[in-house]
Amino acid sequence: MAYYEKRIKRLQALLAKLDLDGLLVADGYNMRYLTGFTGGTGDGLVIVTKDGAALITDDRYRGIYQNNLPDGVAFEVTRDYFGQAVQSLIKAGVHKLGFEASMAYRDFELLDEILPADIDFDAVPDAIETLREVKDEVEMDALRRAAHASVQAFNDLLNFIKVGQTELEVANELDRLQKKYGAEKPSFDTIVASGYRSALPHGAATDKVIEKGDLVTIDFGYYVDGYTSDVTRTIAMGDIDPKLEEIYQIVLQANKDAIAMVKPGVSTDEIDRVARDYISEHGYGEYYNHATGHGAGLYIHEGPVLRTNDGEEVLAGNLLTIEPGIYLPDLGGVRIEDDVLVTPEGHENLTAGIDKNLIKIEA
Ligand SMILES: [Mn+2]
Repeated sequence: MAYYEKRIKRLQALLAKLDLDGLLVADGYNMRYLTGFTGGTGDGLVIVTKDGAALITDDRYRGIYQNNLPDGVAFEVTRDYFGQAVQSLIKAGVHKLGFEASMAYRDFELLDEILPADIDFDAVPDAIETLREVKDEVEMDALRRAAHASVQAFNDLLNFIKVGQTELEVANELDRLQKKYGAEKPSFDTIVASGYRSALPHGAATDKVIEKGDLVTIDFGYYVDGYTSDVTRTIAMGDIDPKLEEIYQIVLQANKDAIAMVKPGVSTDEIDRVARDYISEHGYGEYYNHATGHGAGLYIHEGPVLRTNDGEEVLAGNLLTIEPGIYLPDLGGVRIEDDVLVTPEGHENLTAGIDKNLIKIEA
């Protein structure tokens, strides 16, 4: 539990820097990060003040959390989450309150109505989200296990996938295998995009039949202890168009070059540039139309984002996806994505256990 207390302390230090006496937390992922509460957005609130914190939720959660919260986190049971929060904030002497910019507008209106006039309140974008970009040991351990479940599942899937199956059949089997290896649930609908559909960067699986000569892009992420993996591999169903072979090798090199850059102190846009320049130099820049990667953790897309002209210093403890791609309309596409943990010395590729050389499934 000590890690929750450390996270709350880091947040309190940040609030002091922002000249705030308290923060009202409504986002389910952020509530979980601070207290371990897994109820989700809409099932409670967390308040953090200068020297305290509380979880406010209803009777459904009493049995789970009453005696099972981090030290210093009070447990307050009511259906009137916001009314209780305001009472507790008054009691704690809060005069400058922050709330998350992601809070629902109807909740904002309610807060505006019931907060006393002597409490100033304003949206604080990304306070907890910024803390979440740097993972602690417990989070790193969960991320490693999530990646491991995905790696094992995908390696098994290679013995299953055949020409003639539908994309959905393959997605369902991959989902089943990840659960077999200890994963809990997907963080997004598993993408299996075959043939011309592989040119769609986010082509969720359909009933399209996988055919000989198809490239198949498989992008999947599963939770273990609340932390997600996010992996993509592209495989070939037998021999493929030489153009597709060519773009595979280019994306593979871009992926490797970008991963080689990952270490503390480098800028996120430098990592993006290495992958993007390599793809552009080989004539496919206009077919690479998304960021090179993003953070992941409690949520599938977190900061920092590896995007051109949007530089942020990479820190030890960041989990970065590295996922360059090339997508040729009507022909096919390739994306190769790894989960890379930034360590004090450099990085650790959590998904290195899946071969990245072009795998051909013979029909
Ligand atoms: Mn991703």
